[in-house]
Amino acid sequence: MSTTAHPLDDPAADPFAIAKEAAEQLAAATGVASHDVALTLGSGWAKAADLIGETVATIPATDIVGFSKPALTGHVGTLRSIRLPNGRHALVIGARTHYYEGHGVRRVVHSVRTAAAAGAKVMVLTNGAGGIKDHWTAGTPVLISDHINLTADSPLEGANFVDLTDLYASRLRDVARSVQPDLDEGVYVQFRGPHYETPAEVQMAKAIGGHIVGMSTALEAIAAREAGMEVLGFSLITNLAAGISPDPLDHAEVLQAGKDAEPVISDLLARVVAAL
Ligand code: 8IG
Repeated sequence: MSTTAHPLDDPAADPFAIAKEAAEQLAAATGVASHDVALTLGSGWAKAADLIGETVATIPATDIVGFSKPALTGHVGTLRSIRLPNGRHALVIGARTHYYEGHGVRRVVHSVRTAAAAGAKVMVLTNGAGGIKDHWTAGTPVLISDHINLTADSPLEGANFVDLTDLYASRLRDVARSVQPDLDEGVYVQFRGPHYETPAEVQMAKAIGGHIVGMSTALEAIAAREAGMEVLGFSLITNLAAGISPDPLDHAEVLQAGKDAEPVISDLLARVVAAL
């Protein structure tokens, strides 16, 4: 079996230098010198970028240095450059590396660092997640107001004390609510996964102030803040978290809820990005 060395796996490598190189490759491959906003599409959100503007270029993420092969089919491994109606450029990242893949946090946040190096000042992070508020139904998009990072890891290396106050910028949440006033919000709890939580763990997440459970986003948000970007986070609640609903989780129903939500969240994302 042959293994391919990954540049971010070399402890001596500088992840920011690799992100800069990735941004240069991206500019060359897309013909777009700089991007203004970046969006990471989580599960359920893959179609959501279709409405935001005109696709200028679509490239396989693995053409760009530092990006990893997608672990899951259905996780689209592409990077897309989209020209927005307001003339700005959005980088759409359909290639998320999850912490549970076990490749380390540098690989998890490489796309965010590349987006920052490509010029993006706003990072929109989306995911599919479990809901703890029992009035949420499958297919509800919610704003992330804050997070609790239960991975016991950080993308920051060394004594780098980055302030995370207002990490999910209230300014951007206000923009989102200006286009959809009834958007609810909640605190996102990132677990390591890939197993889902036990009902007891969901009760713990609730007791410590969480409303949404998932396996991504928090580490990426920290890296985005470190890079000086403003962060906007959305969760698509595709299921109630374990034990919150009396009914066991039905995977087909979860997938169907995500599908049904597609037109709604596409429209939401398009209107929010236009208003940023
Ligand atoms: I979709 O209930 C989705 N992703 N941790 N828990 C966690 N991640 C999720 C869940 C969930 N649903």
